[in-house]
Amino acid sequence: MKDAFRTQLLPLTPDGQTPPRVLTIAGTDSGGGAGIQADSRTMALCGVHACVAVAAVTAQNTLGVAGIHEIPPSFVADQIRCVAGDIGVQAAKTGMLASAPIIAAVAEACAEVGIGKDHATPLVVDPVCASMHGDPLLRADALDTLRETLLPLATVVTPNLDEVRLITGIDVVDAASARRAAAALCEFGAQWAVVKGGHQRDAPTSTDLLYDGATFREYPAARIATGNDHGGGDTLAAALACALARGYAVPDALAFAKQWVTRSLSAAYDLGAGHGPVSPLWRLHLSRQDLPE
Ligand code: PXL
Repeated sequence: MKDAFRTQLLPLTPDGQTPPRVLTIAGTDSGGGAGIQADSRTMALCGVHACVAVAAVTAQNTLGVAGIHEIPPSFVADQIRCVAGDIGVQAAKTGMLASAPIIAAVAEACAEVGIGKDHATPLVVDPVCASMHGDPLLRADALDTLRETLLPLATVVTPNLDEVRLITGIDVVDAASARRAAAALCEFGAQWAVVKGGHQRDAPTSTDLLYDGATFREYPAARIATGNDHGGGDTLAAALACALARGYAVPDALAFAKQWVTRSLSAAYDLGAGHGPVSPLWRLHLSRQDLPE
């Protein structure tokens, strides 16, 4: 059991030494389940220092999103420049970016500070479009800007099946359409595309498909039966960014992230009256069990 869990962990930095830094550029969730809260939680428990650039503030709970306050695009960019100008990061990820002007400002600032596909620092783009309740988290007129400015900067893009449909127009119903969608995402400029299978709820396993324009790789995992899967996509993308910050190649980073989110789905808990969050807090219990005997 312990060995199986050990493969789900990244190396830790010795006490007192500076760990890798990862920047999340995303929206907040007042309920603490998804967005920047999910990202920071996974990043801390993966042993990296989380820096944050807030793109939008949401008023939400486990039942849905009641309101969104967008941060001015230039101030989102200021946060990115500020972090890069002093702290420096080894990977970054984007989540909820809310609007076309915010996406454009994020793409410009990232390229300027060396974050993105053709730059020194890898960028995971999680193209968040809606909450699990269907509340829009990205304005409908922002898809062109996403395709034109952010996908070409993506080291890895990690859409779920609804996001795949919005971005590529392809309805993923089987392995062939998943491959076509992954190819379309790479044609938009992403270096690697992950088509996540988690939303194909009738499938017995949750299989993610990874493509780099040349080779398809599959990442199957047991489907965890839980209604508490709020923040699952954010958790996968955050864990992926942490592994990239540790220097993992993308296929190994995704293998790690897939295990991390599967384990976090198994540890999800009830919260409020709606959907509870996936929980990387299992990592704390593991540390205790994992002490030398
Ligand atoms: O899980 C996607 C997501 C990302 N970011 C924020 C969210 C959600 C889902 O609700 O609220 C802020």
